[in-house]
Amino acid sequence: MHQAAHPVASRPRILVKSPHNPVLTPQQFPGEVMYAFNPGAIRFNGQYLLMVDAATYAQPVVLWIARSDDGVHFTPDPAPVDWPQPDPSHPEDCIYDPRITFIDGEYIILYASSSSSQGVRVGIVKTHDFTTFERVSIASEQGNRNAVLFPEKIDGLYARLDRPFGDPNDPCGMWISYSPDLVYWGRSKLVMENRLSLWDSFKIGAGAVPIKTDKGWLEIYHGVTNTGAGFIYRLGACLLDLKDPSRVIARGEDTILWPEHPYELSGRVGNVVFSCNALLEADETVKIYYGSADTCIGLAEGKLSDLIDACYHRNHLRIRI
Ligand code: BMA
Repeated sequence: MHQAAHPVASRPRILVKSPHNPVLTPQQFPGEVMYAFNPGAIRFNGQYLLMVDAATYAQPVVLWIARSDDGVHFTPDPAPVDWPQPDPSHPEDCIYDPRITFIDGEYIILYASSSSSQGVRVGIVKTHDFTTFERVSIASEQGNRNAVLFPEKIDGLYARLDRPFGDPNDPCGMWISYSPDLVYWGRSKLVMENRLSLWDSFKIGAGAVPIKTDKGWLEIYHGVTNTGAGFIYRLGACLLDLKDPSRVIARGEDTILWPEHPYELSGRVGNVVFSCNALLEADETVKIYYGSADTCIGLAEGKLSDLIDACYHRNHLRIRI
């Protein structure tokens, strides 16, 4: 009776993990790659293109592209991305978590640009061909990452979600900012915060490039629980207003993807699933390539309509404060 009324454990999954997981591992790369994770993803030239955080023996992280015809079997390029020289005002020594947005005929990549002297800032680089890359700006003050650009201008302005923070281990939420030119950003506003009694109780950050739907912008984001034994990173979904994306229309109360398999539970940083992308296919399937334990890459797929429904889902077990 109880189970029938609340079939939580047996309810179907919103996102189904690929039987081929992990679909991309460090061992597949030609260089000395120790960990390959958190890719940006996009369709390019009829292929699936992942831009991967690749941690090598020599450098903390380089970005490395891998390509696939079928979305499951990936071949890394022979060498990492030829990243443009750092902006002299911000000597970046580590780059990671790229999010790729196609807008106005260009691929714009927002990423975490980390400098040992200046902290983490939002970096922006663009490309037309994924061979040559051009620097656009360092687009935030110190203490900001998880930035992702909307695929359309809002009221004539570029719009991005991001996460400003003081100490990276402080609770922090997702914000929105606008720009006329990808250089100057403003009108910053808080969009969503952590929720104390749920899976995203400690901190949250934008994940995927938002997908435009008739119900609003679908945003897949990550949420963190702080346990005595460390963080757990999971994914969730929300809908933002199409005209004013600072307004949250619906936010699911349950996580839609969580670490459960050995390749997600242990590695460079265990208990982590983390996404920088969500690709909408012609048949309305959404593919999410996610970092597993900051070590390798998994694929999870779901239906767009189920992801939208998940944004309206309420958890009957939640303690309501
Ligand atoms: C976040 C980012 C991600 C990483 C995650 C889990 O703060 O640094 O790149 O995947 O932590 O370690």
